[in-house]
Amino acid sequence: MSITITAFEKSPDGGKGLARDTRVRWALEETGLPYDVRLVSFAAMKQPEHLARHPFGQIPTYEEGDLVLFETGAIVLRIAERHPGLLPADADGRARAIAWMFAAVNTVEPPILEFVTARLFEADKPWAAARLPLVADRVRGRLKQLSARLGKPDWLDDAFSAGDLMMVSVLLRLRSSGLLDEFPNLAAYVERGEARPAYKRAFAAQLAINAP
Ligand SMILES: N[C@@H](CCC(=O)N[C@@H](CS)C(=O)NCC(=O)O)C(=O)O
Repeated sequence: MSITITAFEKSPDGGKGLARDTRVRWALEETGLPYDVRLVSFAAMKQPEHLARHPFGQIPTYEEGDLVLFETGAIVLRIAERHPGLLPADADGRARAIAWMFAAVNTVEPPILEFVTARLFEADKPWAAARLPLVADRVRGRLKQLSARLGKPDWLDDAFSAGDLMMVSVLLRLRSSGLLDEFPNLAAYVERGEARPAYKRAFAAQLAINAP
């Protein structure tokens, strides 16, 4: 069954891998699945044709036969459940990996997005200087907890899983802020993710489209 995903025609990050198609590409690369990419402009994302795939007019989407999915957590889970390489074989290990996927998008990503919004998109607002330290501390709080839980091991729960793929993808957004470097084991964890050949292929594929 052929797979098609959507991605920005021109990503605002200029190919730094922060657009969320990168995590889907990474999952596809980890599992060795070929895929096609349909590039969409910001205007096209808000048109009925794309809204039929993604009710919120965003990327990425995922098409596989009659199945059309949105939300990167759901897409990566679909890939991971059907192809070896991203979820442990035992049921309890799978459940734990899925818990980490939810933690990435539901517990760790929201304060990071608040911080990024305050830092990059609201920097000119009169209240920006007062708000930024507050949201930065909220991120630090989460990173401190995650750092304590990760400890020294390479991955969150034994072997690399879709939980790590999602968590690393979420943490990557912090790199330019320097916040990640306050937690050396998390910075090293992200680097391990980026060093995976599948990540490198995914990154290169999105860069080929977005390089300035
Ligand atoms: N929770 C969604 C978020 C999707 C999302 O925010 N996509 C961004 C690109 S990374 C987007 O399409 N932004 C343009 C817009 O919202 O208009 C997911 O994980 O798939």
